[in-house]
Amino acid sequence: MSVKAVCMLHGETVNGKLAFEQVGDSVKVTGEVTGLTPGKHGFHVHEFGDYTGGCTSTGSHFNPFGKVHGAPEDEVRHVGDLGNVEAGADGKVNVDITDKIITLTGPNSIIGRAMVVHADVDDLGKGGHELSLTTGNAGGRLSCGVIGIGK
Ligand SMILES: [Cu+2]
Ligand SMILES: [Zn+2]
Repeated sequence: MSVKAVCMLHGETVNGKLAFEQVGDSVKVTGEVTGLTPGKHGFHVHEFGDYTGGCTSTGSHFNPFGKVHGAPEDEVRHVGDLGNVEAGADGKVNVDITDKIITLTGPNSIIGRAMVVHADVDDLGKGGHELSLTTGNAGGRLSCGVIGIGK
């Protein structure tokens, strides 16, 4: 039986719905985000499923192994580093990501944590900005939601 999770993204203008499914040693993330400016936007799992103060309360990138920020395909990355999603001219993203680092089971599961969509592009740790190795300098948090157990 596969493990599933869901996340509703809420923001002032940016909203979305995501589905997660553990398939073998990978997690498939699918869904839609709307209301973005065209182009790339940082897309991460943040450490806390806490919306008490809005998206700010979700903390930093989920990083149980104490690594630096990177690209999804990098050996050295935060567990939560899913890179960017890219919105079309209509401001929509059809999310279709398969990742081998995030998991829906075990102590480092992302269930109960939060997804965050950012205002700017995630430089994947390579931008040379002082924030590149912590946040990818991806700017403000436009939308977020808690990842819950799915059915
Ligand atoms: Cu983020
Ligand atoms: Zn990161």
